[in-house]
Amino acid sequence: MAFDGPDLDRAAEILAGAESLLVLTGAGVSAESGIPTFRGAGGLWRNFRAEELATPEAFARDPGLVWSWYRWRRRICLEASPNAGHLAIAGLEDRFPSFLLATQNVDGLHRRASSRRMLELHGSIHHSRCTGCGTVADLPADPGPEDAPPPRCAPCGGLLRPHIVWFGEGYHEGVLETAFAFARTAGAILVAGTSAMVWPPAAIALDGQAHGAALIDVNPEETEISRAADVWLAAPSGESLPALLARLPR
Ligand code: BV8
Ligand code: ZN
Repeated sequence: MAFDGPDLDRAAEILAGAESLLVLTGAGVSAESGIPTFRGAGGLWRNFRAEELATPEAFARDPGLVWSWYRWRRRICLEASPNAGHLAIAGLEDRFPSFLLATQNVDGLHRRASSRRMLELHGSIHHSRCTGCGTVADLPADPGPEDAPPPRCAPCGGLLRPHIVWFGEGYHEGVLETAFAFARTAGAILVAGTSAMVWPPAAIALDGQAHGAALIDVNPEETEISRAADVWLAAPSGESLPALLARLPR
């Protein structure tokens, strides 16, 4: 289905009639900011795939390699800017008294686009957590040389890790519960830029739809969510989300 014309109008109608909106995003909304997605062509680093490095096993085996990958990614995130899709989502937040953005992304671009009522389901590439005392802290503004040794906790000397949810790990306390609870009361759910390959996040939108929410998916490619959606906008989020926002009554 094309993204302009009747589909866009139907999506705007759904949003205009909804009291509360949940937005769920994935790496695709940051693609137009130049950040490689997980499964797109750019998802490789030194011939490793994300799934091989974003795991506790990889970190236990070689924390230095995992830190090099995250420093490389973090530099890309810091040099990137939010795109029109991020800005449109921040614009949608202002239109809904009841709103939540649940992002799977760790790049920090939604926050830099002024999204406020949001959950980072998988944590943030800009935060570290001590494997010793559990302290969560901001990482320094400059990621530093890619191959520097893994950082250590000043107070306890423990090895720091990215404060990110890796494959095979559980979610940070209360994060999933909050997202599912909001989805079950939402009037509309707007999904953008996710392949819906990773569970449980992919289930949030489908569960919300099962509880009565109208579901819109924004993705140039077909996914399990676009197949279930009431409206599928098959176009880049940087184009379709601003067009959608522009169609909402002021
Ligand atoms: C858990 C942080 C249990 C890391 C991430 C077998 C079957 C099903 C599930 C499993 C299984 N085996 C294991 C599992 C569970 C596993 C999982 O789902 N694995 C997958 C790979 C099969 N899940 C987990 O392990 C999760 N934990 O289940 O816990 C548990 C409970 C208690 C105690 C112990 C354990 C944790 C998963 C979290 C992993 N961390 N990110 C980091 O960033 O470094 S996941 C990572 O991939 C992302 O955060 C995101 O969540 C996920 C999917 O990526 P997407 O964001 O969707 O990006 P992708 O590249 O895939 O797709 C991009 C899309 O954008 C494409 O569709 C493309 O068409 C579109 N696009 C491109 N350009 C644009 C666009 N769209 C719009 N506009 C554009 N311009
Ligand atoms: Zn510590």
